[in-house]
Amino acid sequence: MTDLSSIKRVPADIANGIIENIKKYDLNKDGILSFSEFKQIMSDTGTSYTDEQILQTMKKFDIDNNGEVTVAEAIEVSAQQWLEANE
Ligand SMILES: [Ca+2]
Ligand SMILES: [Ca+2]
Repeated sequence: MTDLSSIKRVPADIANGIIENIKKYDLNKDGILSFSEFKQIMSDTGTSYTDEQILQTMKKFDIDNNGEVTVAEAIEVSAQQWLEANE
């Protein structure tokens, strides 16, 4: 079972921002962030990444390690990162 509790500990306005952002990156709205969608997200940061770096990042977001990153997983990991930076 994937633990999706971190987002509940993030203040509501921040949480909404995270959720909005992640949903925006699910370009085809299938609930999964694919490699090409990740590539898009990461190139939007203005830095260029190799495919290997993108795969490494995807692994960090793949909480249950099943090889795909769901929108829920991406929201959870973003929430964890926010909590780590702000607690
Ligand atoms: Ca998608
Ligand atoms: Ca997964």
